[in-house]
Amino acid sequence: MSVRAVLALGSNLGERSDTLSLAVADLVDTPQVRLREVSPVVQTKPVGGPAGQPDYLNMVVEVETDLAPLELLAHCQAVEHKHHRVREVRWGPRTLDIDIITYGDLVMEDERLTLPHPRAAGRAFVLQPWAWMDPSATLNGVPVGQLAAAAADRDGLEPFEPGD
Ligand code: PH2
Ligand code: MG
Ligand code: MG
Repeated sequence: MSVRAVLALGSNLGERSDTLSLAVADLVDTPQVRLREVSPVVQTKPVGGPAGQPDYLNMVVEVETDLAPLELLAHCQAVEHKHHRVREVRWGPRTLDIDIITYGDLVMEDERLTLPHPRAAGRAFVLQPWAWMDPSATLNGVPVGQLAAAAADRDGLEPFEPGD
């Protein structure tokens, strides 16, 4: 049985744009994870974490997967690891962060993984690229474009053009 999952990617250290492209390629470099949709890349102001950290590039993708939720999490963490992600300060700067936002309609609470992602509904850096990728998407029954418009970090977001 395959399921559609939405993954959010973020990078605010190193060659951010290249890292995101390579990470998407790595995520789908297995027959068990297939790329369905890719959002535009946005540049965003850091939300939370230590002051003075660099701006992020963020994007979301939709994949179709045969992996179970915790298998998909382990797969995402392996890709983070490959891109030299080290676990440091919570919400601190990182070369690559990959979060599972939704896994079909699954609702789960586990110490390793909460679905849908517990903070996604308030984060324009996830919601806005998602709404551009899939204007019909909803989260907890609400259109993601509507959630994006109401998110506090809405004004810190701009489209990213490669070469910027
Ligand atoms: N990720 C966080 C915390 N803050 N801010 C932006 N703009 N983009 C992110 O991806 C991000 C963040 C925790 O993962
Ligand atoms: Mg995150
Ligand atoms: Mg994460």
